Amino acid sequence: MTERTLAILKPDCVKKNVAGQVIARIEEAGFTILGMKMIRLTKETAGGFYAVHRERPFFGELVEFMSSGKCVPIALEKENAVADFRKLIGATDPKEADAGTIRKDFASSKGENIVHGSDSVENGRSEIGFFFSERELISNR
Ligand code: 3AN
Repeated sequence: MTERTLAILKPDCVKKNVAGQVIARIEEAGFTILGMKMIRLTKETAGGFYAVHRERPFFGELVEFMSSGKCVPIALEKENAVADFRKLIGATDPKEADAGTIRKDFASSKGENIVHGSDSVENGRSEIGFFFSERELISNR
C-alpha cells in the first residue's frame, strides 16, 4: 500500500553539512518527496511536536536539541513508506543501528541521531500535517 511518512533532518544533520547526502539516500531508496522545507523550531513548537515524550527523562534535552538549529522536514510517499523509512534510518541508538543505515553512518548518539521517521501511518499523517498544509504536498513529479 502507498503510504506517507514524515522525515525530519535534525539540527545535527544540517550542521554537519550532510543534508544532501541523507536526501540522496532517501531518493535512492525510492521515496517520492512530496514536500520539503527548512525551518528553525522554537522550543514551544519542538515541545509540541514531541508532546508524546513529555514525561520521558530526555524530553528537555530533546526540545533543546531540536530547537538548537535548522531542521528540514520532508513529507515522503512510497509503498510501505513507514516501515521502509525506519529500516533505512536504523535504530534510535546509532551504536545499535545496522550497517549501511543513515544513523549508523552519520549519527553520533541516541539524542543526536540525524533524522526522525514516523513510527506509524497514523502518526505519519498527523506529523506531516504539523509541518505542511495540503497544498504544499505535491504528488506529481
Ligand atoms: P525514534 O526516533 O527512533 O522513533 P523514539 O521515538 O524512541 O525514537 O525517541 C524519539 C526521539 O527522542 C529520538 N529521535 C531521539 O532523538 C530522542 N531520544 C530517544 N531516547 C533518548 C535518550 N535516551 N536520550 C536523548 N534523546 C533520546
